[in-house]
Amino acid sequence: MSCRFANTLLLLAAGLLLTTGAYATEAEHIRASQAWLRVLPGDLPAGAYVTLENTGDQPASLRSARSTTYASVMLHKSSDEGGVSRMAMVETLVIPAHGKAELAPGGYHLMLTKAASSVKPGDTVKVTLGFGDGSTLETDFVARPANATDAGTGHDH
Ligand SMILES: [Cu+2]
Repeated sequence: MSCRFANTLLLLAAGLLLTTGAYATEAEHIRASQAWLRVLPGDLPAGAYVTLENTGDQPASLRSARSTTYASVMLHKSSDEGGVSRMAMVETLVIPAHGKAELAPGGYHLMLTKAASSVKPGDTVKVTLGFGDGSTLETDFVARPANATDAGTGHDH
């Protein structure tokens, strides 16, 4: 009887391990790098950029972002149509399985507005990225000056 009980426990434990493996969250598979934001004077919105790499076997999707430093964070996409720069709201940015998605100037970006305190170049801003399954990833974005065009680490080109 007790032997059977132990077997049941073992099976249960094995089942739990399998379940955990199959249902790891999207955020657990995402690696964020080159995270930075561009600080503009006054109350102008700051654009934030990051490279998201998905190490998982399933696609992941960036759905939301929030920050304690900025009251509002939106996912946007810039495009250039006949020399006119436009910006549109984006609901979802898919990060393909074993692929990556780049938020970069001129394309996808996070738009941060309503700063709670003034952000200066060199500061670190924490942004929590939210994914399709509800999982989240907290990422440090380094603030860079208005004329910056990348994260400033200089070795990734
Ligand atoms: Cu924008």
